Amino acid sequence: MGVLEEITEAVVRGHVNAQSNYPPDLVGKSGVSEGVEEALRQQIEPGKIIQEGLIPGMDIVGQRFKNGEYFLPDMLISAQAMKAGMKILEPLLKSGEIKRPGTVILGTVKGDMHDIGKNLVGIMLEGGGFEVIDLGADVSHERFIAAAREHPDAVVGLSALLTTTRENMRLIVESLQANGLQNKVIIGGAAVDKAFTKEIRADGFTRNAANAVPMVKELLGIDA
Ligand code: B1M
Repeated sequence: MGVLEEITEAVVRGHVNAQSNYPPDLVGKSGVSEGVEEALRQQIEPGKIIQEGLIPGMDIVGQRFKNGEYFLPDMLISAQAMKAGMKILEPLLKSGEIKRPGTVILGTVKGDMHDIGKNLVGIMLEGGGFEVIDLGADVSHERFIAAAREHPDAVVGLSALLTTTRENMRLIVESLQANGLQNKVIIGGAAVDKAFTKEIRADGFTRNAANAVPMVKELLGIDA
């Protein structure tokens, strides 16, 4: 197995590094961090490590989650492993060595403090190579509009878990239009569904975090 396949496998198994005690059968063995360090030693480009090592791992995880073979904790553990790899590569990305496929402005709408699902979506999107501008929870429509103005090509991702706060999604979609901003909007969270998405004229809805990545890719016209 080459080092990139080893990285993929470590992401799928959620094995961060040799010191981590999960999964038990891999304790003491190389994880994502050591794999990424080794790949860099072998002069493999950071972009290639992400595209051919880390991301395929999260693709498999997303697929297994969809098929019901993996559950939320499995996905979170793999996402943490993925993040450990990204942390090593991040300084190289920031120096412009690789181009990210796109940007997503993410937040839970005003009045809503629920951020676990939103954070999971952010981790998955970062795992998919996207730049994520996480505005946090309880975010006003004005803050979303300001971020959208600053990043006109970004997809705006809105989360809401309360039936009372989901109305703020409508306000954000309307405000984007009123301000002449063309950003695509995806929504998610327990308070919303496809019918509501259509009603407020958002561009996409996903029931779970794993589907956010293919949805954003589709909206940006990136081959899945
Ligand atoms: Co509250 N809460 N909560 N809560 N809470 C719910 C949502 C509720 C359904 C519980 C219930 O009554 N059965 C209910 C809402 C009822 C309704 O409006 N229909 C409720 C309520 C009423 C409240 C309070 C009003 C309670 C009170 O104070 N009286 C209060 C409101 C506070 C506020 O926001 N202003 C409140 C507070 C809280 C806590 C602070 C205690 C805590 C939140 C902690 C935190 O997030 N930091 C909390 C929690 C934990 C929950 C439940 C139990 C779990 C939510 C969660 O994290 N799920 C929830 C009941 C439930 O959903 N079973 C409940 C796990 C998470 C991974 O799932 O967020 O759905 P979820 O995200 C999924 C998908 O929805 C999707 O991907 C994720 C992963 O697959 N997704 C997206 C989410 N966002 C997405 C965005 C996307 C795409 C996909 O694109 C951008």
